Amino acid sequence: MKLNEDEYYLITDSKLSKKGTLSDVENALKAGCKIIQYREKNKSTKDMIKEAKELKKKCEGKAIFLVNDRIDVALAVNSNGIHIGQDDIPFEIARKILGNEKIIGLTVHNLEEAVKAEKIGADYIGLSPIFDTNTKKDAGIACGVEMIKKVREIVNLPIVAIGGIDKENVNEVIKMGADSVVAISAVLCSDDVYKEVSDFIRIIKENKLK
Ligand code: TZP
Ligand code: MG
Repeated sequence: MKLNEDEYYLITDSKLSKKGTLSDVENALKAGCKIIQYREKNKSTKDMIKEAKELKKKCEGKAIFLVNDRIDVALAVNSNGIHIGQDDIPFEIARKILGNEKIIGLTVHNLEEAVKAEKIGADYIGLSPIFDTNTKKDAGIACGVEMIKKVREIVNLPIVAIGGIDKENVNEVIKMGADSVVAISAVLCSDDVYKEVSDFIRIIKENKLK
């Protein structure tokens, strides 16, 4: 299973969520979201496995289900893959453990890291942060939308853009060449996750056509 392009990509965040992660995922799926990443920083491993198992079941036949950082949780629930950052489990080790059938997404911040991600066999890159964000304190300095264009010109992997994206700026993110978009606070801080995800999916489609 490989990452489909042209998508809104949902990342969960139990701290920002208003109605809980399960509700957020259900609403995103209902809106047509095809990729879900379980990103949980505040629960015990046992609770994470329980929750991830439930979410994976919800995603079956509807969306790709990835786990952030935690390869143990990914293995425990047989997720479709993981998403890792530059300081997480080294990519080569993750690939060895998960094998070639699983998706491994890698966060990159610049051109050099993006080129390397392709060389080592990442399935997609999470380019971040595009804009300033309060959601991840150590996200680093905003790389700007121009970076999407630069990466697009020389890297063939799907680009998932993340960091400070909202309904106002998502059009330029897509126009610069991003395949998928994550907008955590813009979606999860809303009272209506279904509507926000639906809106993002519609705006992404509209801007891809141009
Ligand atoms: N990784 C890079 S930036 C970020 C993560 C998880 C947070 C993005 O959150 P928001 O609310 O969409 O800026
Ligand atoms: Mg990480």
